Amino acid sequence: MEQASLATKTSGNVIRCRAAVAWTTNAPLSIEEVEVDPPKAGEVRVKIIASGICGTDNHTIEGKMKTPFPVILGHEGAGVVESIGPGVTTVKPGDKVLMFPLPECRECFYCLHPEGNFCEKEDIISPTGLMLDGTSRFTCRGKKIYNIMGTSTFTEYTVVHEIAVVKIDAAAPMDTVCIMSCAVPTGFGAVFNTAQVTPGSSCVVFGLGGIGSAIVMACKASGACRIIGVDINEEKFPRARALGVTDCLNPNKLKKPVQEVVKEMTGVGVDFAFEAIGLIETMVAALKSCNRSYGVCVIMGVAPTGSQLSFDPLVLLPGRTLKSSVLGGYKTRDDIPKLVTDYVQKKINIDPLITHRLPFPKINEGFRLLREGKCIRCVLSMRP
Ligand code: CXF
Ligand code: ZN
Repeated sequence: MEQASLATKTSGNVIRCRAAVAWTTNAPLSIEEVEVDPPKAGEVRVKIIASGICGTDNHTIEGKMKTPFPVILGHEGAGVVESIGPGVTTVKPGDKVLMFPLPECRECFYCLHPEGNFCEKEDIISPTGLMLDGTSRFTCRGKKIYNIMGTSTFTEYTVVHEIAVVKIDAAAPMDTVCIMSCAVPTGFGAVFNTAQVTPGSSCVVFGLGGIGSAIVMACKASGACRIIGVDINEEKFPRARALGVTDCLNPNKLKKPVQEVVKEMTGVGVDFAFEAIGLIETMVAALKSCNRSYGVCVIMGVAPTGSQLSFDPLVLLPGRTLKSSVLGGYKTRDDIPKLVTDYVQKKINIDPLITHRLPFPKINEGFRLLREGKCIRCVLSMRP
């Protein structure tokens, strides 16, 4: 009832609400009052309930991912539809939804191909920070504010394209399933879809944050018998072991390159290697950690804009495969609601990935926890 009356009160009007604005790089986010315009054709305005803080948000704050500023970050959100623009048919006010940093238009070449998910309507590779019509829905202090990957969840209300939002199971706990907008599909899909980890196999995971931890859980669920976790922050090791990591390595404490240690531990190198940090150095180390004949390396960390990945092609010649995936290769609107329902029905568990919860105004504390490696995922509650 409350949501229905809210939709009538606010639909068609500008909403003034709180949002965390990143005015420049390398500065704390500022909680501001912003104006959120009503949704235009094909758009949906969502009242955000909960949002996870992802490493990619931090990369953006640190200037490693080039995107226009000032910006409202956040791309891991769950909320309730407040109002819809003309022509929207797949969601309605009051629906519980997830929104994604990768849309699924269901019309482009990649959406129509059974193997593709990198929708041509994405705003990831050359970000404009704007809606598809080239305009913004946010203003603050009279200034235009950009969005991030068409999403922006560090706000009480946002506007997203219908093609980036999906209705989910009404029984889903929003403050948990919000991480199914990024960390969970990115990690699970890298393992189940991209690498296709096999029972009895050996794996190495570089980076034991949110995505790396989801990878560890999925490797374990796939029956991997050895899962080596690599991180320079040893505080992450106990949680990683609890999720399924069998051996922990801190590259800063090793006398030789980490890939050589992985090779010694496994004889020939692992079957599957995953990079979930976003550093060139760890991407190359992950590639060299997998066995040279049929090892598969999946990178999903986002490296700084403009950086170059380079290695001797002889590394690949014996047969290694280097792959990548975004959102784990899942078609976001088609596939992710089923993951949510699997969670609701207790077929999968994602609870251990959420180690911290904070009210939205404490967002900078959440980023501090992330930078210091104290959390796996910290989820912000927009509605106390
Ligand atoms: C990001 C970066 C690539 C596009 C989707 C979102 N992945 C994880 O944060
Ligand atoms: Zn993310």
